[in-house]
Amino acid sequence: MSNFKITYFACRGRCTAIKMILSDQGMTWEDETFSSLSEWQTSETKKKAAFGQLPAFTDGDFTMYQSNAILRYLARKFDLYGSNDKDAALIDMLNDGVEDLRMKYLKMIYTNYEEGKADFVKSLSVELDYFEKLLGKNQDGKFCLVGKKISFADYNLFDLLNIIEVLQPGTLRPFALLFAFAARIASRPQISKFLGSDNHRKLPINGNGKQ
Ligand code: 6SG
Repeated sequence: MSNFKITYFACRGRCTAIKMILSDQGMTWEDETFSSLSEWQTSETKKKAAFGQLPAFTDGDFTMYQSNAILRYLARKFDLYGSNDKDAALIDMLNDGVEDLRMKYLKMIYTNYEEGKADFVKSLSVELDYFEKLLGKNQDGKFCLVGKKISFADYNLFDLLNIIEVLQPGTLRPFALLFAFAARIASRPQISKFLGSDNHRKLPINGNGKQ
């Protein structure tokens, strides 16, 4: 029995990669969900939160915040952070690249969906090509982003690719290596099980219903 808990809103948001890592490790977790913004805004949880935000991640008596820091915590715990300092640095670099693109996506989704979606989708031919080339540098792009072991950046990129494919189906097609990478991760037994689970399927991608 694990003592993990994820506290978040009723959407997938920034928690999918966290949940995929836990699932792939055969771990379970408890979800604590704030379903309404007013419930959250007046809660003790918000008062206690390091930056007044979610997600929060709890491991026993330890609670932490910031989704990318949570990914790194799990990466250290489950050996998903490369095999040496240079690999770890490259994994950090790739994950920061995922975060930059995720922030552009979120800004569009939450503040400029109707007017901004087309330009964002257009920008993806350049944005995704960076990842295609970086992936191609490691073992001809046939395995994972860095080294010979899957890392937290792989799960985080996989999540971003999935939400991009929902935003604009077919976007990944021209990127042969990314397309095959996404299929490879999706076919890992525990990932495939998680993606088919109610925990994932029943939640909207974003908190405002846009996708
Ligand atoms: C919202 O933003 O994304 N937490 C949210 N909101 C409630 O009271 N750096 C941390 C992390 O990685 C970010 C946490 C995150 O963990 S998640 C929270 O707690 C509160 O603040 C859903 C999400 N929303 C994106 C968003 C819309 C408006 C503010 C944040 C993107 C950034 C700025 C504009 C669009 Fe935006």
